[in-house]
Amino acid sequence: MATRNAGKVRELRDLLQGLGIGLLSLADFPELPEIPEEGATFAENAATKAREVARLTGLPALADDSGLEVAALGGRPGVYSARYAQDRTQPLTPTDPDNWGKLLEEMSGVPWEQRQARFVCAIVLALTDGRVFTARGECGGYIALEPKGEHGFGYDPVFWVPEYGRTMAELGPEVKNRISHRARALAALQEILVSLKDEL
Ligand code: ITT
Repeated sequence: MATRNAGKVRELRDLLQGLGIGLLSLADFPELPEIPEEGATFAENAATKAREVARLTGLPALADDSGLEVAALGGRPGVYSARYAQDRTQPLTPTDPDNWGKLLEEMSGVPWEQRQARFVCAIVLALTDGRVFTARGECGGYIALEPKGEHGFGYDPVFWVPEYGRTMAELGPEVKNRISHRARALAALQEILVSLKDEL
């Protein structure tokens, strides 16, 4: 799993459980360099991460590039979701509360019917022989008026899921892993993963 995000690692492990594929994450390869994410789309960034990690480790790599698109903000923060609250004068990466705090601030005063948003996830599997497989998943909802819930990670406390009338962070892993953008992207890749299992 070509990611350093502990929340993604946890969810990907749960979602891939039962496939019988051994999983390592970048925590197992502390010496690998940071891979710059300079693409304009989630799919481009996921492909860069997956290809580069497959090349550097000599192992098949599964990368997830994901984020939140908010309609009232013209689709922002999008591919910049992880760096949304970045202060350019500071080298520090923003925390999850920094990012959703900034989002709530930007959305203050925006009425409920204009608070639509969606999580998007692109997953790319890169094999060491150069083959690449891509899948995408989305999950629609609204930006909540205030943060709620302790589960999940990232923007989950401020992402309200209409089907459940709760934030993603209130729902817990079992429900999230059924409905999330990540679950949907992996479901689309499932057949390929199963057919390639002996090569992985
Ligand atoms: P890697 O590149 O190492 O995978 P990252 O955290 O930098 O880790 P991204 O560039 O894909 O990952 O940024 C994803 C952003 O979108 C980040 O701010 C996450 O918190 C947020 N995000 C992604 N999936 C999410 C989810 O399921 N729930 C809440 N926020 C999510």
